[in-house]
Amino acid sequence: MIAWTRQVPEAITRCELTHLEREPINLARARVEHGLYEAALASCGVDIRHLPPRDDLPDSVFVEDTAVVLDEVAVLTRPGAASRRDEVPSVRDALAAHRALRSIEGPGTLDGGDVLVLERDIVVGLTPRTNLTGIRQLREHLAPFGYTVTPVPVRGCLHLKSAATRAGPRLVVVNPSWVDPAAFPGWETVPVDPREPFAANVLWLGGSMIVAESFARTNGMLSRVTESRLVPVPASELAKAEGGVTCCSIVLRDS
Ligand code: CIR
Repeated sequence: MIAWTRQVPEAITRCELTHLEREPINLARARVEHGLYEAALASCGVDIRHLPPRDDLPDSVFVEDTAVVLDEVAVLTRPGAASRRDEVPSVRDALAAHRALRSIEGPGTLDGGDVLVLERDIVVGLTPRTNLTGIRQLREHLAPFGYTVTPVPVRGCLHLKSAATRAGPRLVVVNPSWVDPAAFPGWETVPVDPREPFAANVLWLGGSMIVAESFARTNGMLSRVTESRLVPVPASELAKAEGGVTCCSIVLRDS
């Protein structure tokens, strides 16, 4: 597998914020944590590739939002926050060598953080970042490859994947206050510990799963129900920017 990442930009202190109050972000610490995240991915056998740094784009480390990459095709997004749209062209250049490309066009908006791929069924959060026009375009791009695309309401958090992510071959970890677990029919769901509302964002890679180390209770629960090896990483600086462990990479199967 390959993961594209981009270094934490100097402008991170001006990042978009929706649900959190602004807190000082320590750039040096955020970069150290990001390096540990890349090392964790590498320890899972993932080949890390770097996108060109964009120190001027405050949220450019959160590369997940700029593209939805499947085995057959990649869909470049049109992020819901206008401040993030200049992040996309460099991602297009990077992915062009790996996949056929499609794009979400205005007035559609779509953030990759709203797109949860569950085999051939794709569940997409309807949020202030992702509108129905964007979701319809995604469906049109992916239907030829046999994917279904289903919108789901999300409340109380930024993206669908703040509220639910894949955590095993047939398992989804969910914060039921933010998304209805019934949105994932045919999948087993495990709830986060209610004291750890942000713990539903995990990066499942098959044999391993990257998790934020601060969610000890949920991680303990996950380790009892999954066969994957949990790889905890420190992620508290970028959490202040409303980022989690899925946001900082675009993972694709090398083909
Ligand atoms: C934003 O509001 O766009 C960034 N501050 C955080 C994006 C996090 N991305 C993600 O969850 N996929």
